[in-house]
Amino acid sequence: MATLAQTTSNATQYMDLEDKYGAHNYHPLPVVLDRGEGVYVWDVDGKRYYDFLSAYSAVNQGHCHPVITRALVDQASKLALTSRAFHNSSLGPYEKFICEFFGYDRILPMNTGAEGVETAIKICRKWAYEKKGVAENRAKIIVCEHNFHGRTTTIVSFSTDPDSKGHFGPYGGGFITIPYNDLNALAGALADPDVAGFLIEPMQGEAGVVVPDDGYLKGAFELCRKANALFIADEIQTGIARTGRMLACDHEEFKPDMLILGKALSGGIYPVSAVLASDEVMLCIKPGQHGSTYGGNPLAASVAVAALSVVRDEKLAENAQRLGEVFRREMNRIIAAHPIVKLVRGKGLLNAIVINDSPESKTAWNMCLAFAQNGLLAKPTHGNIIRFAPPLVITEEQLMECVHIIENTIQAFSSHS
Ligand code: IF1
Repeated sequence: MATLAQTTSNATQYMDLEDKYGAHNYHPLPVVLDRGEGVYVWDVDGKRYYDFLSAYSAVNQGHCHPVITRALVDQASKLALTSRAFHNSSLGPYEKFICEFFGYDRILPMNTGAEGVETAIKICRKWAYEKKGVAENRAKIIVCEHNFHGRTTTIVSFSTDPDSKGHFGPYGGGFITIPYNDLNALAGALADPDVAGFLIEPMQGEAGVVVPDDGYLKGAFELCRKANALFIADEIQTGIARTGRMLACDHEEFKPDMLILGKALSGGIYPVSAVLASDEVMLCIKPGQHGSTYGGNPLAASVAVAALSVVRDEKLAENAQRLGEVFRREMNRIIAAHPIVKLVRGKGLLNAIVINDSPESKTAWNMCLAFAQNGLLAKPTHGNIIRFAPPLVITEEQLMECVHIIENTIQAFSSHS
């Protein structure tokens, strides 16, 4: 298989260093990126690509957005980290801003997505013991099959993916797994009075961009309310305009009891995550019961305000909604002519195509190598699914250029396979 590595000169040395000195916990495409701006990234040989992964939706605002970069540089030159042992002049304004932005009483700031999920789990359990009256150590949280919420020991304990979970035991308990997109299963699980909450991705990312039926999320939210359990939305990947609304839950017009954000909360400039909730829920946590050295630091606070402002000011949700429809229409047109692609699915600019081949085949991987050769970066998931998630600042003209790259590449695959 001819890889990009063999055709480029500078890339190999960098890949060799990672191969020799890095843990082998990733299997990246053989592309070595060096620079990014908006929807584009450049490799070490100066070749330009459209980024159709956006760092798994962290870079919704586009690479190195000038407003966010400026906020980072200004704040970094002034004050970066104080710890929460003292107040800082960026945190309070950020907390007010984000609570008003999403309509919540309070925020608990963390850094990575997985930490946000861990935080939500802890708050949910505490709420169950102190408000709902669940007996000590009995609280359970319902999760879905094929979930992806991060890679900490607690989170992998309730993963159903053998790679994420295998040989990382002993596993933590207190989770009930049900099928995704199944309200009857949820109603059954909620009958257990020890259930504290339901943790869910509004669209499953890692599972291959799985969109639940219309009405499922709202229905699940209502079932949770009846059972006095917290609906916890992991919008780390789907949030911040990616699916065509500010939050994916906004499509069904309800507000989760707890909202977890990460990734694009910083526009890819810095790790920033957050849990948002009501007074009743959030005030279960008292001083000393949770925190993080970097959580809520001035740099993160300033970057997050800038990142959210860009999304609002540049109307990125509207752009994602509109161009998502264009993209799926174009993909369906291509699929009609090329049965090598089975289907396209998604919402807003979080979409995936399913290749008409087994997950064990190399077709999707090879197609991504060919996309890269043709100037577009995307990554396969589950063997035969390719996710397409460009930065939300993409224009229709750029999107159509990408459609043509995708079409020409698929065309070449169809004719020689
Ligand atoms: C990797 C997937 C995407 C997430 C949701 C929490 C986290 C993630 C819904 C944890 C992270 C990432 C991590 C990334 C691959 C990626 C991913 F394919 F694995 F599932 F985006 F689709 N909740 N998702 O999607 O956030 O701690 O990483 O900040 O390399 O593992 P994190």
